Amino acid sequence: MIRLLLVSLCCVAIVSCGRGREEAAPAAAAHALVPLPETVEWPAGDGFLLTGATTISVPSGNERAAWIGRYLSELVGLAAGDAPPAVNAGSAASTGVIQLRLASPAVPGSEAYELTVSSERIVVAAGDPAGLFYGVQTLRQLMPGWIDHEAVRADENRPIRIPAARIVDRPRFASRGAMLDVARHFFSVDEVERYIDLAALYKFNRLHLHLSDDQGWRIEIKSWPNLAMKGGMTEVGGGPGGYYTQAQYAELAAYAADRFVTIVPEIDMPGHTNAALASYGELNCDGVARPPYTGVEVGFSAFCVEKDLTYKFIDDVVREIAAVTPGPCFHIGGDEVKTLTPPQYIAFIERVQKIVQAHGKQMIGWDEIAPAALLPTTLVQHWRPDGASTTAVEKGAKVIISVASRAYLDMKYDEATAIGQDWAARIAVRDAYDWDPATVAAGVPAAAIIGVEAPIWTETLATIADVEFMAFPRLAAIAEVAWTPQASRRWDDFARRLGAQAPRWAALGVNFYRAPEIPWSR
Ligand code: TNX
Repeated sequence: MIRLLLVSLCCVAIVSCGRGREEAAPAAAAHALVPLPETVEWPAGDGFLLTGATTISVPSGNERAAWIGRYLSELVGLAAGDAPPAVNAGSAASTGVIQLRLASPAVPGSEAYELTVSSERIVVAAGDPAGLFYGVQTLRQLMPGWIDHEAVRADENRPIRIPAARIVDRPRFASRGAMLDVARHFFSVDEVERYIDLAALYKFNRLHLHLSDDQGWRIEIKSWPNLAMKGGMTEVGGGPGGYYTQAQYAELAAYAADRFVTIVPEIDMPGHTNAALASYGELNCDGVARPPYTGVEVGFSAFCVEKDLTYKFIDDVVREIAAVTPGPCFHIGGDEVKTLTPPQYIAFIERVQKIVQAHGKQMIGWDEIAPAALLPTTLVQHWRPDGASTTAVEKGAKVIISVASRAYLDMKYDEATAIGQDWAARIAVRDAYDWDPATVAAGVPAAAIIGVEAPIWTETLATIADVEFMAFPRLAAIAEVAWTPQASRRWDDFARRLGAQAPRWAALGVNFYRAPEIPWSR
């Protein structure tokens, strides 16, 4: 054992001595992979030299794989040569190549991949394009962070050395989500696309968009135009708000899908509906339109659940959004309703569930929906520390874990954080990392959990820079909670790998919080 240790210490020493200054790749032992892959080995060897002559090969006849090849070429950009690496379909050069291969990796799963780096070539192998995409994200993290700068042209750093590696990887949970509240404050298509890019770097595969709330309605509905034209025209604090046309929303969904991220649209109901109730007087029981709301209270609004028009309205909204949503899910919210009786609330949820089903989508609701009679496909999103999901789990429902005291990225880091809320907890980076979804909620065992989601609510976050400050570094912590086997996760090791994200975030211009307990790389 001791001998083995000595031998490997020597190898590390030899490898690092052998490197010239210009080849200062991260020592393999100090790699910065987040989320940590299932297995990582660092074989002896110098690794791969990425030069201006390196090419990328993709399997012929697969458009998704070809797109991933072009994506990788753009990522490398001018970092290694005077032009981005050429992408070739079909048979590849035998050396100096990055091969993307559709071939079964050593572990099963549609998101699994194998990444092998040797001095001759780099091979990413996966049974499905999604696995190739994740293998490419891992490869990206084996390259220096500065390559992610959009204006990179760093001759003095050429060639780029990528350490010899053999990685076999797959996610712990099938659903790994981020949620963005675009209702309390509105964020543009470009800003949301940037958030998607940052989430994809950490292997998230869902973006839940909270598209409506008391303070704003954010998507065009052609049969009810005032929703966007009136309900979309403000936000918390009285700013101008905004909304996505259906064409913009479809573009966003396509952008996300290219990056293996599925958009989950949420129209929150029956509560959190003031923006709709302000847009159309007839949706209120008294027929009178509510004034727009720009404060931050919750729980005061609700649809008129006894009116048939309410269900005609919901049917139109779900139909139009479902038609432009490629993903299988539709989130109906269902949280924090304080003005209806429990029987009224349950009857409403069951009726809306039928509408969602009729438009071909699988329903998701916050854990308040658990007492209703749920379809076997309906998902419950567990957010309250004492949430009601168990009732649904006992009936066979599957759960998304978003416990507010761990996964809510709008919670302050500590008492000094200038923005954010603290009703659930103050969430230091370690609190966001050091927990197990399988034990966090009593009565929700691992077998009932399909995934983890990190919501970010924006009552106090007015700009995308504010959103980034709260999300980074904690979104990366949640990524590892959702991806990496629990038994391989160690806070100290994570903190070191997290600190090594700083140069990449700096290159990408991410406004991240330099939490003092993290050893940030320069
Ligand atoms: C609770 S989480 C809410 C949101 C707020 C959030 C603020 C949930 C289902 N409801 O309406 O924005 O707290 O942290």
